[in-house]
Amino acid sequence: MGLAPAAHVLYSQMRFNPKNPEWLNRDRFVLSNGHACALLYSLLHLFGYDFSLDDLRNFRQLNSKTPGHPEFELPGVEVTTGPLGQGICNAIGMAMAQAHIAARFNKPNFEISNNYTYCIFGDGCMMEGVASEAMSLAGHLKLNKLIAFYDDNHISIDGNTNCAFTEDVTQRLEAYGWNVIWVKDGNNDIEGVAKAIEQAKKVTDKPTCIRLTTTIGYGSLNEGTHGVHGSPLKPADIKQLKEKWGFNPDESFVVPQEVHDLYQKTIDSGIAAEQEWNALFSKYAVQYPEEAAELSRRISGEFPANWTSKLPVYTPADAAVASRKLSEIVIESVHDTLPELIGGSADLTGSNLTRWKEAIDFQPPSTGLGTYAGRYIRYGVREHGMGAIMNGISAYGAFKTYGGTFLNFVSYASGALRLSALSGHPVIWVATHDSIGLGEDGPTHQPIETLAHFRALPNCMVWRPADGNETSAAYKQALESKHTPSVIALSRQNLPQLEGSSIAKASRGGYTLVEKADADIILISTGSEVSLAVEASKFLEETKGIKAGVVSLPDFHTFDQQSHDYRLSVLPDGVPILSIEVMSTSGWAKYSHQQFGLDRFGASGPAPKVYDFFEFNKEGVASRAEKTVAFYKGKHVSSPLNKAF
Ligand SMILES: Cc1ncc(C[n+]2csc(CCOP(=O)(O)OP(=O)(O)O)c2C)c(N)n1
Ligand SMILES: *[C@@H]1O[C@H](CO)[C@@H](O)[C@H](O)[C@H]1NC(C)=O
Ligand SMILES: *[C@@H]1O[C@H](CO)[C@@H](O)[C@H](O)[C@H]1NC(C)=O
Ligand SMILES: CC(=O)N[C@H]1CO[C@H](CO)[C@@H](O)[C@@H]1O
Ligand SMILES: CC(=O)N[C@H]1CO[C@H](CO)[C@@H](O)[C@@H]1O
Ligand SMILES: [Mg+2]
Repeated sequence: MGLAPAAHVLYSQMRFNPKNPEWLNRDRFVLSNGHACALLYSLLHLFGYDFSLDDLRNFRQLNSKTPGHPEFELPGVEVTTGPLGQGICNAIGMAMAQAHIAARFNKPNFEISNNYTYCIFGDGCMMEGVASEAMSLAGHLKLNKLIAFYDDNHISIDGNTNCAFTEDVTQRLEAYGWNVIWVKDGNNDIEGVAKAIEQAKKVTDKPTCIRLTTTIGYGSLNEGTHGVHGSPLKPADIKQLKEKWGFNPDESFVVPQEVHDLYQKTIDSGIAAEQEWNALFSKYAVQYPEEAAELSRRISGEFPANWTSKLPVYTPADAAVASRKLSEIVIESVHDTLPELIGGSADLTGSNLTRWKEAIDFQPPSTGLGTYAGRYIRYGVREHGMGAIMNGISAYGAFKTYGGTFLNFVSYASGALRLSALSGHPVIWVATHDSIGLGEDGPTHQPIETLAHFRALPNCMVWRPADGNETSAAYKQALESKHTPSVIALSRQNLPQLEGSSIAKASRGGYTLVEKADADIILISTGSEVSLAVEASKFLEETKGIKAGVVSLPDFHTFDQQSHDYRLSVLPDGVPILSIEVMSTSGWAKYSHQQFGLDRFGASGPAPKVYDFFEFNKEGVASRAEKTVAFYKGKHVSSPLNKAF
């Protein structure tokens, strides 16, 4: 209720078409304090989106269109919000996406993209570190079409913010390079809010934050206390509140006609704005057919036909190459064909190899470091901010986005990655230095639990390719994905090209790499340990007469989606299966009877020595394989895939 006046002013001047919520050049709005979603749902109802009064009545009920926090799939909801701090970062990603589209496609007399990204956030968002990461970057990037409102109400769940949050937010944001306008009576000063928005639009080199000092639950008997943060008002309170604002206290869920009439003006002008834009775009298409075709294709989300011919393939005779380098070769090879690809790194460009040679940096032109048409983003050391910004870029539409860092530090961004999976943003993490194989940097940098963690996320692909063909497969699946994010775990050390890998086979998530008739055991593995499994298989046959087949399982999620028959052909009944991965064994029981992994932290030293220390060498694998074969000898062995349901 404290935000209702500002929200009224904001939405009244926004441009959007509620009948076509996907229109590219709409103004976008993100409610970063997602717990205040009753406000958003009310706005969406009043401004003509597909939200009925019944939808509002069903607030927070099972399968309603008005869930406990705003969800991406709902009409007029730009991103899922609720975990505090994320929404403002998403809005920053959208403003970056808009700046890029404008720089790439606008032409003299053709302002194809010129619209605004708005956001409301609260004390909670401001306290979260992820917001600091992204807001600092937004200031550096001078995103002048971003206008955010700070709900400065001095209340969070623990009560008055004076118990934990006493910084000067204005000074902090100014130090980040933001323009800050303070509306001291956000409860009533409608004109002040309108003027602040006008002023914000005149600033050409900074994002703006409109600081609104408000009273939480304004008008309620409990206004200004945390008592109104989450609990419904008592009937007597609602009665006095309605009387105070001139409504009939005996009526509920009633919108006076004059309110509809007022907001209809905004709806009508939004519809007209879209029609004008469509006309503009038709003329643009005549004068700039290539650009128009590219933009239309990108909005549709379809890739150019035959783009996969750009994916590199290798032969077993090709040299051993680190998969982070193989990843760079893919990016270098596809970036021209896929202009929607926009990527970056959290300050590990040189190690991560995420930048193609001719890439232009995404930077404000005034820095002399790049342009907004640039497609390489310098995120700085801000993994979590990068993840949340990527979600915003993805939600904007017309982009495919990736970000690079060490696999271990993707965990810093797990709050954002979880939302990628939950809301279906198909962003890509280029996660290098994927194991103890990174060597000297030691246990602080060596991922152990990371893959198990991300594999446990619903709707998340976690690729760990074993060679060049598998790296191309991982990129193929990740880039073509429409609703599933990917983590691509890549090695620092060189990996040989495996006889028998292919893009098609690896694209199934798992496949038989070394087929053995009447196998005594199957070794199942990922990434850098697949070549080790192949080596161990040869060693076992030569020294022990044990026949070991080898399965490569580059992505659990994709493999799980294959038919039962296919999966059973890879992991059949009757053969014990041993998994080999230099990581936590958690999760591997789904595909194997016995696990060889690393359920402790790693060690600092040269990579080959660290591998030997943990016995990840052909002898270490072979001795465990032998024990597994002996243990299962004469026992009935059922495939781990066979379950009651
Ligand atoms: C990351 C995260 N941590 C904790 C919460 C739980 N939570 C929901 S609202 C809230 C307080 C937010 O305070 P503020 O943003 O000032 O909102 P107000 O009470 O003013 O509406 C908290 C801690 C959350 N939603 N997200
Ligand atoms: C696809 O691209 C490859 C390599 O660029 C080319 O050789 C082939 O003819 C193309 N195929 C089609 C159907 O366009
Ligand atoms: C990679 O895939 C291609 C095409 O499927 C295949 O010809 C080649 O032999 C594969 N390379 C290896 C190393 O298996
Ligand atoms: C092209 C277009 O429709 N631009 C609109 C962007 O939004 C502003 C208001 O926020 C409108 O005035 C423009 O017409
Ligand atoms: C192969 C490569 O580019 N290696 C570089 C990785 O990044 C470090 C700095 O972080 C450089 O020293 C390496 O040369
Ligand atoms: Mg607050």
